[in-house]
Amino acid sequence: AFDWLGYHRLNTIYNWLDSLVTQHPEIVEGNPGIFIEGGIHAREWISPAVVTYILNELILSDDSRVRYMAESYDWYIFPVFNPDGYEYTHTTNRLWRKTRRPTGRGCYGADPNRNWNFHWAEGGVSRNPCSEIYPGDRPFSETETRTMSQYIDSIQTKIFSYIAFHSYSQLLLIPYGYSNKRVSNYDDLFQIGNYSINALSQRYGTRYKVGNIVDIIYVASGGSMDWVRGTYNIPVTYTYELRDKGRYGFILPASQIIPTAKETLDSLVAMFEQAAKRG
Ligand code: 0X9
Ligand code: ZN
Repeated sequence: AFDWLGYHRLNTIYNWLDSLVTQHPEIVEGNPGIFIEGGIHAREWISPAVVTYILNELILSDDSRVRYMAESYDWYIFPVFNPDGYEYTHTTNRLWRKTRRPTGRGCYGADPNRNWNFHWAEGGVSRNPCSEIYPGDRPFSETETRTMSQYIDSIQTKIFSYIAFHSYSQLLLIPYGYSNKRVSNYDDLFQIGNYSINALSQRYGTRYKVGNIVDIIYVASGGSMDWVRGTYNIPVTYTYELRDKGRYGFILPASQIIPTAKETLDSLVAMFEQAAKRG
């Protein structure tokens, strides 16, 4: 059976997703859409773990605020954006980040969060194919980003929010990553974000910071959130950097999955309540 007491292999996650479809075949459509991206970086195991937990709660929770959120929106949830990389971190190299396609130049993979076709390779990348931040030899060179971008394009009129989950650092990031240019609704996103991280802190006291990517971390062009925001002007776009702040880093103990997931769900409930209030 599936649980949140440990980190799971890809097939275990896929089998669980298939079983959800069998057990809950009812489809509700026509609400504003929220897109959830997990696991674009292979080694950030807390991301798929939190995203699957949230998916499960959206289906099964009987908390009234979670139920209201679950039923007010159409959810597009992808727990493992980088499946080959994720498996590779289980079998071979726990700290692998990128995809696994041979570059033809001795090293494998591109950074799937540098490979999207919006201000591609303008900053925060390395043209060395062995680098962790290699953006690929062209935008959407990777199957994972190309196919997801096509899928997102097909539903873009339905979604008003795109949330990406990474680790680690305990940050809630606002676009853009390619330059210090701020999005037009930055002030709204900053206020909603602060409301959201305040809700996150209530359960266990976990502290997050909110801000523009370039201001609070570094320049990083070709990210998925930049592409979604820059191409379709999706208004509510955030990237979470989940627990912790470096004590365990990417090797976050499995005992922290459920607490991390619970506080993150608290923050999402607050985020979408606040976003709805502000129209
Ligand atoms: O560098 C990244 O891709 C993310 N940090 S991580 O340590 N998880 O690799 C930050 C991504 C911020 N988003 C964009 N640049 N669009
Ligand atoms: Zn990441």
